[in-house]
Amino acid sequence: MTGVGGAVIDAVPPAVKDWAVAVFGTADKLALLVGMGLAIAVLAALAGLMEWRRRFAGSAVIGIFGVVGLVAVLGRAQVTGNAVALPLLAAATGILVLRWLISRLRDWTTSATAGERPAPAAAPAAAPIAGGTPAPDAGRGAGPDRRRFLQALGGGAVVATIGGALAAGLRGAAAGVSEIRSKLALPSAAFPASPVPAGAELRLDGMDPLVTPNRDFYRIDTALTVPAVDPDTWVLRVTGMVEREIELDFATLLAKPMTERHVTIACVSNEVGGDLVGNALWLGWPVRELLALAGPTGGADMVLSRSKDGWTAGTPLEALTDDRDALIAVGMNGEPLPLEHGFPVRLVVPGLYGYVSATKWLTELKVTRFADDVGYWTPRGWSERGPIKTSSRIDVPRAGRAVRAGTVAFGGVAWAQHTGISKVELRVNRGDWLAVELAPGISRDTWYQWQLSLPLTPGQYEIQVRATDLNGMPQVEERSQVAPDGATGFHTIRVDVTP
Ligand SMILES: Nc1nc2c(c(=O)[nH]1)N[C@H]1C(S)=C(S)[C@@H](COP(=O)(O)O)O[C@H]1N2
Ligand SMILES: [Mo]
Repeated sequence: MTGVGGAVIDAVPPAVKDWAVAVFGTADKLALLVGMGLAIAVLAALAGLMEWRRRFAGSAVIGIFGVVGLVAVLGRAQVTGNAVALPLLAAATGILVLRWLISRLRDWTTSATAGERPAPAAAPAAAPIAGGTPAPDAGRGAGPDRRRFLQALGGGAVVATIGGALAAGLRGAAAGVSEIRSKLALPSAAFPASPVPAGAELRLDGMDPLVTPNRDFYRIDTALTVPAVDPDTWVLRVTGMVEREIELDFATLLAKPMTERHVTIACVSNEVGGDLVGNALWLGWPVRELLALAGPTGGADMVLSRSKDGWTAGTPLEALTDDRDALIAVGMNGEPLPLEHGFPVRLVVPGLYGYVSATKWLTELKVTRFADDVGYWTPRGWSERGPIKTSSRIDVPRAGRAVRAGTVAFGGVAWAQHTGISKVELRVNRGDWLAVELAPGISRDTWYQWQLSLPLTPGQYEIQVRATDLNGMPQVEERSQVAPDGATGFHTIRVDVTP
């Protein structure tokens, strides 16, 4: 299934993807959905043609895809009842609609041909191919119809069995890995995270927590089924422009002195004001330690990290070797990485968007050069380099929500990874910028919370926020799309203040 998804993504021309990104704002999954939509349209046309020529042939095709969908759903780590019912329902509906359309079409063509030709000549010619032709000779159609129906049913059963076995295999692998994960005990950190400063978390109603719980953490990847990676057989290979190639297994990795750090990671597809950003406590071994053992050779300037499912990211070598503590991470908020977030091992690099750094289900680090290699998204319309842009967001009150006149509490987050935030300001109806209360950040690599209370009389207001980093650089005001290297512009909300 991952293969199908990958093939679909690869089949989407960059122009279509840019269009999808411009229209929908998010990358991978939506581009995939657009691609799937096109594929489904082609398939539907094909099914229609087949059904026209041979009764139930098109229906069988739709049925097969229903089962494929079911396999994909069952392959996910978490399966919900809805998700199981959906592909089956979709297939059933598709078949019914197809049958109905075909019968309408036949009615239409038979009445059309009946007008052109003398009726006696048309009937024998149409009978052998058009099993679905209603009159003129209903008795003759029943035999072949029943046989074809039974054939289709038999074919469907075979496909369902194969699909079921596949799904069971995928489920079994995911369940097995889940089981291993739940029994895994992570080592404690040799270098624990600096404690969260007092007051870093503002207790404002409706604010997201300062540290994002795993279950609420955004998820972005091209994987249709979560790769099931058994830590017992997992190895990380360091290859390419190195003095010594290295193979690191999981037990060896866990025995290394672990570093724990809060890092806010973000997706390049995050819209202004969007939620494809999250802050977690990561546990891992610094990539620079491993790279130091391998010894990158002169001229190398990039590390191409590869996932179990073949996805790649191209990260500047420097970001992995400097003091920012880029991690080969095994822990997220005190537990092993959730399967969706890269179990057993992923990369976390402060300051860079996920698509150029945060490889999940990590299997290889190839030391190379930007001139020689590219990460997965670069030839697909995204920049080679992806430093996270300084951003800020209003979370309270929620956009478009009515609030009571009086003292209105505003709050949100701001981030400028690896530089840090120096100030956040708010303005009402494009008036003067007002300084807000900025909570102390956990570190330069995490987001900061902010709040401000304003006395507001009834009416409609436009509220904007902007952040300035610790180098004094303000957030970019000019609006830009997420492609090719991240959105810019001030988060702007409308608030209705009622009496
Ligand atoms: N294997 C793999 N790793 C991946 C991706 C992917 O598609 N495949 N997507 C990247 C992108 S674009 C982002 S933003 C982050 C998201 O990490 P999360 O899902 O844990 O939030 O993962 C990165 N790592
Ligand atoms: Mo991303």
